[in-house]
Amino acid sequence: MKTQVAIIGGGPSGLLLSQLLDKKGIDSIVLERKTRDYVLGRIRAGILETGFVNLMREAGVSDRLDAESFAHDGTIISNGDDQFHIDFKELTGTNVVVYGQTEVTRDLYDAREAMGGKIVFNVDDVQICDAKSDAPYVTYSVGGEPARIECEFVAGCDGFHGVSRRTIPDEVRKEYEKVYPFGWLGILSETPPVDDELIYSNSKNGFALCSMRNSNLSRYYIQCSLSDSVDDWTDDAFWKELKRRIPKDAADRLVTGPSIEKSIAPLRSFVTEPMRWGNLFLCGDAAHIVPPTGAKGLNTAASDIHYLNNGLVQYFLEGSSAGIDAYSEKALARVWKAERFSWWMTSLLHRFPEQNAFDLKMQQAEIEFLRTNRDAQSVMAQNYVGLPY
Ligand code: RFL
Ligand code: PHB
Repeated sequence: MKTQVAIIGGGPSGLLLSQLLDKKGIDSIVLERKTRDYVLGRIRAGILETGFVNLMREAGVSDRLDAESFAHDGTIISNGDDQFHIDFKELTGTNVVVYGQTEVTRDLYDAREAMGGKIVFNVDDVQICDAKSDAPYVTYSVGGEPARIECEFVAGCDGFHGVSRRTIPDEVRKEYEKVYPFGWLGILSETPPVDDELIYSNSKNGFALCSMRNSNLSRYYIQCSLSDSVDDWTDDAFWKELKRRIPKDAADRLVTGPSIEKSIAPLRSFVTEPMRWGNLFLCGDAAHIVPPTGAKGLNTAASDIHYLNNGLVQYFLEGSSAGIDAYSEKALARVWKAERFSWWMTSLLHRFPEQNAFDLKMQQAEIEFLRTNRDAQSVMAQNYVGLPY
């Protein structure tokens, strides 16, 4: 097979890129290791920046998003018995929307299907070859049969555990990493959300987050130990612990019910540089990971796709390589700011095992500054709604 852009990974990054390129008449093939149902079964991000929403509009896949997403003009920060509000709309003039990654991915799959997009599922043994040459190719197998795609560019959109990043030789690739000493235990339940807005909560028992997908679907998280497994947490134990960590008025009105999904995610900050090697470009989780506090993972993947799509469109339609040449530098400049914000929010709101009395006082002073200082709130709000592309 032959195409202009071979895309490794059929998650949101790969699908969005394929869809945007198709809109400009640029051909691509997406290779996905799993099935469509498997990809759609992963419950992940819930908050989209305006930049992401605009990209979905540009890709022609925003009908359901525009109709069904919920605008969030602010968020609640809770600290022990106190809580305060950060007003995104007032501080930045814009907001974020609640629309789950599952729905984003479903809309993208439907759009690719409707446009006759090529997606090969269940691929194994993907290898990216001759990425430094003008004629890269990708080999893989499907159902035991070997296959090969010749292309001009490869987009590595295959997530943190994919092959794309590892294709870049060790001596070229520089990795930066911080692993946090806790995870997030998350549940999804068919219950009304406890509040109209998200509640990010720092409590003496650890972090908690109250989030949602719609008026009868709630998503809650609690900070947990890395040694915990999902089986250690019955639904009752989860609800009990959540109630201990959120403001009393919220705990009193919390509607509980059986979980329909329960999972643990470890927390990590990670960046690889550069994001381009020859004609291979890394996008999204393949290049960087943030801890989920701040909801930046999917949104940062989207800004990568924006830069790469623009660069490829410039190359194929205008014959200029300026955009693809600037890709790594431009994407990384925004990535590092999202890394900083996610690290800051994680540090602000979690309890760390090694935290001593002084560290706790510093954390409390920082939260108090945020509670009382409009400039500090403005900085937080600008980062939360998303820095400009
Ligand atoms: P994805 O979504 O991981 O998709 C990559 C796709 O590539 C496929 N793949 C391969 N395909 C072919 N060949 C190979 N060798 C392959 N190896 C892998 C995979 O099957 C998959 O379909 O990366 P992408 O598209 O860059 O999207 C990024 C987002 O998914 C990610 O940033 C966010 O979901 C991060 N994230 C969260 N972000 C938030 O903003 N809020 C959250 O609440 C939130 N929760 C999460 C998360 C990420 C998690 N991970 C990665 C384990 C919870 C979890 C558990
Ligand atoms: C979610 O709804 O899954 C969610 C929302 C905000 C975050 C992380 C996850 O910061």
